[in-house]
Amino acid sequence: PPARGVVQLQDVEFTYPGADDPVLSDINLTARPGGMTAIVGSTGAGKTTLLSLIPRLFDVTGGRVLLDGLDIREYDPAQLWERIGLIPQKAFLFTGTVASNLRYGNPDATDEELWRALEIAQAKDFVAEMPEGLNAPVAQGGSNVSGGQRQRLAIARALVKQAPVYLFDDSFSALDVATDARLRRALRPISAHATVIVVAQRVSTIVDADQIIVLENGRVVGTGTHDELLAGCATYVEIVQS
Ligand code: M5T
Ligand code: MG
Repeated sequence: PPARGVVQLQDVEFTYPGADDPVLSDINLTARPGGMTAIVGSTGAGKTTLLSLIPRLFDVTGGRVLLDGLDIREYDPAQLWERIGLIPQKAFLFTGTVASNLRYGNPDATDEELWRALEIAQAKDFVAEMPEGLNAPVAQGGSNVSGGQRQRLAIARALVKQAPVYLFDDSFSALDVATDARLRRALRPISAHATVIVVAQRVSTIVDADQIIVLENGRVVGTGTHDELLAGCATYVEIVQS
């Protein structure tokens, strides 16, 4: 069957290797294509950990994660990775060129596809301004680009994969508010057919998410729309007001 991108976490528990206590417990959620799921919660709540379980950077220690109805442990790891575009909280670039960084994950992408991804990621202008364009060198650790540019290139790299599932871990925090807003608008056509899960610091940017999951100390303390959570989730109200 074709990849659709339905992600389900069922009774998920996770304890880091060597640790005593779980950092996630009783996590249940479903994220569907054609919508955006946002995850909010204070620092250390477990947001990054939760995302890392979906491409199997770590395996759950209880419960299960399903992709399109199949336990992710049943997938070939490469097949799973092909279906998930992860934009980590700390974007990283490889030493090479802009193009080699973007083609990681989809070596066959055409230049046109790269430019399209750069356009959505709000990275087209600064790449076009580099004399070498797509062939501009990326220095070790991406040290010749700014933090915000690095983040946008990492977003473009994920988009080049054309995955059915995208996981954005706080990927907009290094961007100014205007670029953040433009990027989110540009991503709308993608979330119209893909499953998009975003971890957000700025609650203002996820008020129109289809569902918002509120995490506190590794547990889900609220699930709903912005209005539903404002009316019924004290933790969410606190986050909004902070
Ligand atoms: C959740 C602990 C961390 C915290 C909890 C990544 C990582 C985290 N932890 C480890 O013990 N080992 C690790 O490798 O797990 O942490 P998180 O998932 O990083 O939380 P967050 O993403 O919600 O926080 P933040 O600051 O990114 O908003 O107890 O010590
Ligand atoms: Mg985090």
